[in-house]
Amino acid sequence: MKLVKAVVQDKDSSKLVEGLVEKGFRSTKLASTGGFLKAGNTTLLIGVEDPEVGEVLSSIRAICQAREELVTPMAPMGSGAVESYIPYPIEVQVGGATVFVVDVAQFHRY
Ligand code: 2BA
Repeated sequence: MKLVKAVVQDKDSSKLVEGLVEKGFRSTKLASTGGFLKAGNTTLLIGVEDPEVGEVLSSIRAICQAREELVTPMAPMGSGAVESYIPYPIEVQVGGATVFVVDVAQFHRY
C-alpha cells in the first residue's frame, strides 16, 4: 500500500476530492500553508493499493493547474537600505501539484 501526499492549490482541491470519490478513492483534506509564499494550500492524504497509484496521479495531473502568483519580496535584512527599499511584486509559478508517494508499513481502519 502507498500513501500519496499531494500539495495542491485551494482552487483545485474540491474538484480533485470529488474526482477521486467518483473513482472510488478515499482521501483526507488538510489545510496547509506553503513555506515560501506563506499562502494557504491544501494537502491531500490518499491511501491506495500499489496498482492504483497511477490512476490517482492521472487524476491529480488532469485536475490541478499550474498558475502564476504575484509575490512581494521582503526588504533585504541587514543591508541598511530598508528605508529606500521599494518592493516590486515578482511573478512565481505555483505548480499544479507537489506529490510524494510513500510506502505504508501498516494500515488499520477500526
Ligand atoms: P510554497 O512553499 O508557498 O511555494 C510556492 C511556489 O514558490 C513554488 O511552487 C515555487 O514555484 C516557488 N518557490 C518555492 N520555494 C522557492 C525558493 N526557495 N526560491 C524560489 N522560488 C520558490 P511549487 O514548487 O509548485 O510548490 C507549491 C507548494 O508545494 C509549496 O508552496 C509548498 O507548500 C509545497 N512544496 C513544494 N515543494 C515541497 C517540498 N520539497 N517539500 C514540502 N512541500 C513542498
